[in-house]
Amino acid sequence: MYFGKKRNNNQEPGRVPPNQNVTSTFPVLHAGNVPYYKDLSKWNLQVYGLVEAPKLFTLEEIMSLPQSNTLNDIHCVTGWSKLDTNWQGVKTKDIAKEVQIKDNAKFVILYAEEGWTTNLSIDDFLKETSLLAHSFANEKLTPEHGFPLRGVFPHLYFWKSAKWLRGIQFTEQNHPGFWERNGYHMEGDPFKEQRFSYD
Ligand SMILES: Nc1nc2c(c(=O)[nH]1)N[C@H]1C(S)=C(S)[C@@H](COP(=O)(O)O)O[C@H]1N2
Ligand SMILES: [Mo]
Repeated sequence: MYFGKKRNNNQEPGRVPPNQNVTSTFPVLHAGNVPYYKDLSKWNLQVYGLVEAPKLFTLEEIMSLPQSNTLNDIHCVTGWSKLDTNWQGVKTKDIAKEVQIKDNAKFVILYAEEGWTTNLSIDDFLKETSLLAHSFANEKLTPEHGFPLRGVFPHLYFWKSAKWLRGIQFTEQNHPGFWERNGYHMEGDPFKEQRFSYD
């Protein structure tokens, strides 16, 4: 398995956020059920809201956009971190080019299957490391890890990285998502330990 330039050194000062433990496994974590798609012909990704050109992408269209390969550490709010995770997909910047985000868009709502949502700022969404991933370590995502498409926002706690992504809405106001309505932080920076909104 190809992992790119492995920096296998979790002793690197400041690499692992406070109160996180590095794991070499790949835990599966979510609320609700794993969708097992039999037929992707009806799958689409709706990108809409404060954009000039709202668009419904098929998976084929996603695959035909410029492809990127990222290597980043991920941090789950429950306390595990995984180093050097290698994802393939389309940068959020390249999705943004397709729909042309309006100036008054300040926040993003990500919609997953079963109505699960999460929210982040436009800057977090458009960060250079932010990806819509269809593959992990050059293998297409397993159903449990988000097949056929998930967000990967490695600079935020991993709950922001919506699996089974179906919609991206650009908004002016910040609308709390599923965990955010249940007390989790609106931003979720692991290095600032932004776990809960009352912190
Ligand atoms: N659709 C959806 N995406 C989700 C979640 C969820 O409940 N539903 N949980 C989040 C949380 S809390 C984590 S830690 C990661 C886990 O991703 P993994 O199962 O691939 O490790 O998915 C995130 N994405
Ligand atoms: Mo999580």
